[in-house]
Amino acid sequence: MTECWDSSTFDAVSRDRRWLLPLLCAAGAACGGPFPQSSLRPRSDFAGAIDRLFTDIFWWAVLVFILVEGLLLFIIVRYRYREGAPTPKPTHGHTLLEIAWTLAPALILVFIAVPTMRTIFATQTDSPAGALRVEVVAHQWWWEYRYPELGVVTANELHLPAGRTVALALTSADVIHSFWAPGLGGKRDVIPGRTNRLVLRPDSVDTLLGQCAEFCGASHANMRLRVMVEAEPAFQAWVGRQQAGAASVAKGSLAEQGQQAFRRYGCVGCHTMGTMSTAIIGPNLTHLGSRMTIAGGLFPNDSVHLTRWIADPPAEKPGSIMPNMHVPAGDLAALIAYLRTMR
Ligand code: HEC
Ligand SMILES: [Cu+2]
Repeated sequence: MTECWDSSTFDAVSRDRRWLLPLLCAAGAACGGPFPQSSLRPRSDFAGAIDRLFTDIFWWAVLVFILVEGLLLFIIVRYRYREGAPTPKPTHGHTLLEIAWTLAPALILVFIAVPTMRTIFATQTDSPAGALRVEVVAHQWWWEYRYPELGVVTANELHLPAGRTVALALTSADVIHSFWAPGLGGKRDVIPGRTNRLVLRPDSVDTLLGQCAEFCGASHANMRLRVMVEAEPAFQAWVGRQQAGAASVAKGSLAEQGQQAFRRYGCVGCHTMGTMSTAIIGPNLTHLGSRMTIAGGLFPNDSVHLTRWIADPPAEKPGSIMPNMHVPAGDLAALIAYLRTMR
């Protein structure tokens, strides 16, 4: 907190006001950002609509606050106790007043409810023509994204093109989760056996952070997500890389030993890897190297963290569905070499 002001600010503040500085700095620290998960920084039409709703409702609340507090202050002053003054006459059953204070809040609620409903319905429609369709499948504790028209499946990092409408169809493979990337807009519950929808148009190139917003078990807090909103050409380039087959491994390399270990240790039973396996218990690893993070956005995707992860997943992430497979160091190094070639 000492870096919060320099000596010139300190000198500029008169002596008797200096006690205010720590308070101001505490407020600044509490409110000074950066806020990667702020819903007050809308980055899509949906988030913008919610932001406008929020602002409108805020001003209605300000109006109510001023009216109520104003009346209260007026009455406190006007009818305060005065020596010798007569007690004010109480009013009972004033019809006009009763009607007025019933109607006014009802009207305000209508002003709030109509635009709210409109926003809710506008963003839950079926996919509009031309929208990019993405299926979001929540798992304990990671996110799977499928682009059915593009034949792309990835995890935790959702790539979207800026300026194009996307239609997310959200469902869960296990328990109830909630998809929330505040920059994109409000939360949407993700429920097994049901498909919820979210239609929105990201409007600026940015990387947005988000996370599961419905308690879903031990690693709920470790179920994070990223949304990479890219310009159309960058998005297309990403799609192209994802559509390519798995990278090939050189004969006799460490990576090739890793590929064999991948089969031997039964990793193929849970992970899709190119054409070698099609399991969907865990994330698709065909293009693992193209992701910035692993394990639900928890760790950076580098050799150190990959090694720690595969050596003992539940130690890295409480409750992890991927078990500790007790891979000895030699095989572990081979596996990492293999995974690092899967870009
Ligand atoms: C019982 C199923 C299962 C087996 C077997 C399994 N995994 Fe996993 N794996 C998972 C699940 C589930 C996750 C996601 C964990 C999470 O993020 O909470 C995961 C995550 C990963 C990740 C991180 C991927 C990402 O994008 O977040 C890597 C890498 C990985 N596993 C490699 C392996 C390797 C290598 C083996 C074999 C030694 C293996 N897994 C065996 C289920 C399994
Ligand atoms: Cu959760």
